[in-house]
Amino acid sequence: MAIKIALAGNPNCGKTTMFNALTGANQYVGNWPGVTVEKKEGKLKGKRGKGEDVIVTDLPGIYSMSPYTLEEVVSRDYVLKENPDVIIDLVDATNIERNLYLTTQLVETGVPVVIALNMADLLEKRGIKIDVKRLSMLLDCPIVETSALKGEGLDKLIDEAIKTAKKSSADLPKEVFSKEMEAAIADVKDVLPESITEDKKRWYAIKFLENDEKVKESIKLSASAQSTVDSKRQAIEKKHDDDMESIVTDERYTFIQKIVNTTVKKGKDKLTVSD
Ligand code: BGO
Repeated sequence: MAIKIALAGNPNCGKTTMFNALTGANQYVGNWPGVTVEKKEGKLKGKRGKGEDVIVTDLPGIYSMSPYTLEEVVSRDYVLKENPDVIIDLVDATNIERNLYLTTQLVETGVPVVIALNMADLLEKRGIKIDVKRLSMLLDCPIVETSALKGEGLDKLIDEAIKTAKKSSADLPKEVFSKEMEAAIADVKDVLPESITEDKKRWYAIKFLENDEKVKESIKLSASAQSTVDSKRQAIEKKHDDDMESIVTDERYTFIQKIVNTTVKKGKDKLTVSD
């Protein structure tokens, strides 16, 4: 069976350039079912993939996996329901903080993620240094530096994506939130129905805590499970005097800031922690 790779990333991270470099003329362009968002799929071209049958699906460029735009809904439905074998998450290396916000959400979906640290060719010129090994360790994801524009790093990226796709089980997503939030996620995971597979429970627990309407429509919780979710949400919202979505967003950025501080050096910045 063909290996299914989904390409995800923020707008302007170089996804179209990467998709074209990987698939060349072997592309089919259509629309995602029921919406006027363009869908592009293609077969991996040339010797990359070493004879494996690989289908690359280009997801719409998005900043978040929230349910507010068609592009976000298309992307999350694909990732959660079509079971790609691996996600290649394109991160614009020159804009890493903003791009990692989506990364923190992709790794929760239960689909293994490989990060393509794209635009790597611009780093030296911009005076940015990234400790890729450490970043990979902190995110628990393989990272390959790429330049989609120059075609650099793509062989290594595909090797890593195929290797990750063939792993028998995905690594459990990392805990990125505060202790109280992680405790609430654990409690909500415990009351989710068995129809949600273990690898996707973290994603659904967070979405139920956020009161995500689309998720609530697609999965009906029992009254007691819903009451657990509501009480956990209300306790945290009351403590922070804020709504859950904003609290979750803030905690994601706190996590990102922490890891970026120790792995990315811009200009004369010093890393706060060194190996
Ligand atoms: C223009 N390195 C560099 N340096 N640039 C890259 C890389 C890379 O690795 N990858 C992509 N780009 P899209 P989305 C442009 O179009 O693939 C560039 O939205 C220009 N155009 O060439 O479209 C790529 O699909 C005039 O740049 O991104 C493109 O994710 C002047 O990043 C841009 C300068 O890539 C976005 C750039 C008329």
